[in-house]
Amino acid sequence: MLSAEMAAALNRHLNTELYSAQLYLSMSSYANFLGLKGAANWFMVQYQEEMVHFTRFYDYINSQGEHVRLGSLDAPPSEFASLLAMFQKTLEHETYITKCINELTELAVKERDHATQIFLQWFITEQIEEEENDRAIIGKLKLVGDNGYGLLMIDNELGTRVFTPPPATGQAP
Ligand code: OFO
Repeated sequence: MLSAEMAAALNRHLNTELYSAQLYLSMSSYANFLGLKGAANWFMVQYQEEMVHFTRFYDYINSQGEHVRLGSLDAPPSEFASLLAMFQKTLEHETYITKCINELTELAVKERDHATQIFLQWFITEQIEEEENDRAIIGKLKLVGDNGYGLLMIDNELGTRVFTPPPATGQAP
């Protein structure tokens, strides 16, 4: 059972995960528009991962005898200055998501809501990986700068990313 405050906080974050999905869908389309098929694939996989995050919150809220409250979302940006700018925006957004997850966890600790603390643990680990991946890609993009060949090499690498559905909520990672 969730407190009213925790239910509201989880619902707010569920909507933020949906925004994350839209942001990466928009980036995927723009990368495709630039002819960067590998980056388009990378962001499409990211979109799929965000929908998993959204669904985890959806399932958890329902499992606690609550129901979700979907809100209206701001439109994500639809144009970006460069591939580097897209990944910088991605890292900035993921850093924000990490902060949100930390705040949710702090609320769960304050309320002694152990079930929600356990639920959020998966996201704490996930955010470490997300930020680390983004930093690695930003590093490579800065290294190649305007070199077209280098950019194509990175785009090819981004094209190898495959969506792997994570285990369902409640299963070991
Ligand atoms: Fe990108 O981790 Fe969810 O939002």
